[in-house]
Amino acid sequence: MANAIRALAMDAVEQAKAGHPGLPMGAADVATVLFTQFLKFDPADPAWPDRDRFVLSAGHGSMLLYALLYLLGYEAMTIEEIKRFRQLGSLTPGHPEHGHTPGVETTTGPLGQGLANAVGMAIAERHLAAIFGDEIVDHTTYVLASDGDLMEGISQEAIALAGHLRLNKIIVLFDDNHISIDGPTSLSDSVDQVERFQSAGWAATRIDGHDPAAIAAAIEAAKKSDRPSLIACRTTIGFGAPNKGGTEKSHGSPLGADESAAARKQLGWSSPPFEIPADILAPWRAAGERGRPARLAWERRLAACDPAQRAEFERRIGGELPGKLAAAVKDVKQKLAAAPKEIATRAASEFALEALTVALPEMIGGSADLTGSNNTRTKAMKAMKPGDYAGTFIHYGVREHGMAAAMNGMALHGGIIPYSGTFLVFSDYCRPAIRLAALMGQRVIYVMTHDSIGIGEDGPTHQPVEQLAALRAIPNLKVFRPADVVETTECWQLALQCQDGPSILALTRQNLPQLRDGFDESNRCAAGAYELRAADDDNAAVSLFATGSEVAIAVEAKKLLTARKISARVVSVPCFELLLALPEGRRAAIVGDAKINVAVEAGIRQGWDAIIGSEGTFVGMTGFGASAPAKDLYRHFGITAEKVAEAALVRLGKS
Ligand SMILES: Cc1ncc(C[n+]2csc(CCOP(=O)(O)OP(=O)(O)O)c2C)c(N)n1
Repeated sequence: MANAIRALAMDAVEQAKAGHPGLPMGAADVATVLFTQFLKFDPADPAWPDRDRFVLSAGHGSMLLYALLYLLGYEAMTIEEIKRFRQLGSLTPGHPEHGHTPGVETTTGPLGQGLANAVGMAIAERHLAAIFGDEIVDHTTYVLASDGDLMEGISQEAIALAGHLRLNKIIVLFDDNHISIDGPTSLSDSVDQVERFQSAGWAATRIDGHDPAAIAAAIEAAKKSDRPSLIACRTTIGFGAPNKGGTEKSHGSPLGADESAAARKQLGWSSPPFEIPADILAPWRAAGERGRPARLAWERRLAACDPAQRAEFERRIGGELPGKLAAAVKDVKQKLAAAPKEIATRAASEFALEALTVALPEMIGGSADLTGSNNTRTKAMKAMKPGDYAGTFIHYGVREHGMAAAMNGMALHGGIIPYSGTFLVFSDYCRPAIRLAALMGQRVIYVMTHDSIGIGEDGPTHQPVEQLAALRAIPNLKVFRPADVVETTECWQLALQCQDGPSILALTRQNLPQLRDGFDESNRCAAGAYELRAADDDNAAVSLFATGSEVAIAVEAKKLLTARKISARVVSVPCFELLLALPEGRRAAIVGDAKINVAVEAGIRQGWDAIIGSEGTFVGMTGFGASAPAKDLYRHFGITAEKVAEAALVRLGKS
């Protein structure tokens, strides 16, 4: 049965003239034991909420997964799709893509990410089991990880977190083949992975990855462990290929006709390419049927649940927002209209979260060791602890990358809306995972505080300058930079409503005046930008655009211009992506047609031309910040109302 995986991998890579045969051939025995004896799944319902998760962290070995999906009888994965490996529009892209191919739990390829996603999935499973009970939620997360996965730094963050939380339902099968692209791993690595995992609180063992009995015994033991488990499976990369097997030559290119023929001979595989003999396909398909009774039994248990509990489970798993959200937002905005607040937007976020996390119990918050700074923990939230997973706040430790990837795993698992924080400048530490959340269209919310030179005395290492522009460059990511407490509430609502992509809330350390007074039920931020202060007449000479903390500066600049008898309007731009997605006419109406456009943002200009035009004037940063109190820095870098007004006056020839 394992040879069927090997043959399909060889054939598909050969036909595509590209791909990675080595891992599928080497890990075929491990995968065969796992999928035929242990993994709980049903190809008839790839999204069954209580299925075990299988994460192919080493995404380059995608043919392993595609071969399994075909052999096990996932309807969409036909032999034609296998033949179209790596071709445009096929279900068999170069690396597995979640949302594209049924049965693919997460998009992998960037090494280390899958393993860290799996930790998030395992957290989600334990949390939901604590809420809804083991009858409804009781599954295991399996990972197949390669040398490369374990060399990546993110793997350390992930295994440390899993070990600390004692996530005993994650089992990592390490394809321990001692080979990576450059050659033997000994070229660059001497880590003892078993000892490494043990030191992080894992159960870890070493086995022969070509011995089915040993593989089964190790998984059996891992399932009983009270800790997360690593099984280092010693394998031969390209197992069966007589000359290229065991070497990097089988890692990432077709074996070639001669070597494939020799491998077939060595493996005793006589079928033509893409043909699986009936007596081998039959037991594979039978293995695919194995999980059906378990799924049906689960459906019966769910049906027998208390109706309210069942409805809540289905709502959360379906990712539907509760009706209470709108009421919670309205309530917060009414309170702010009655008693305006001059607070930092990070504190505004906490104020909103106090209401939102009550209305949406599926929100799981956290911080990478900056809880008090990110304001992500509300008064009622309890921390998640080893063995006690009912809490809704996670102390991720100083592990931004692992945190962001774990959040992807929670979102992918379903039933949870993950949000968590760090400083905006460290969004760079999260970036590879943020990019994948955007690519996968997952609702993950990043609370990124201390969003400019407004952080002050910590200096240029901590002052984001290019991060807003860099984040706005990621497709399908919404970057929100609210200007006050009302906008912060509205941006939270929009981030929660964005079901098909991640959002970032860039928030200030410093206090900001509440610019939105009165009560307005509509979400003005939903258009991405709106006129916050209209011009004094119908004929604005100047449009002032700003985001976040600089909106208050623009409002002051307007007053200075008014004093000079210049008609100016202020447009707050909390989200570029939403504004730029509007139909041309609506966008043009918001941007306006004043003679002069001036934008102010305490970051670099990149990206602003799409709003203010290349002839627009930009007041912001052109280099790194400096260490000083925030007010001094704003003056030093010329980000003040006076400078903004002056810039407009210069353009009008009136300075
Ligand atoms: C973050 C990241 N860096 C680099 C690569 C390119 N790459 C793909 S596979 C691989 C290493 C291959 O070694 P291993 O993980 O042991 O896989 P095997 O050779 O066993 O298939 C590298 C460097 C990648 N996919 N992701």
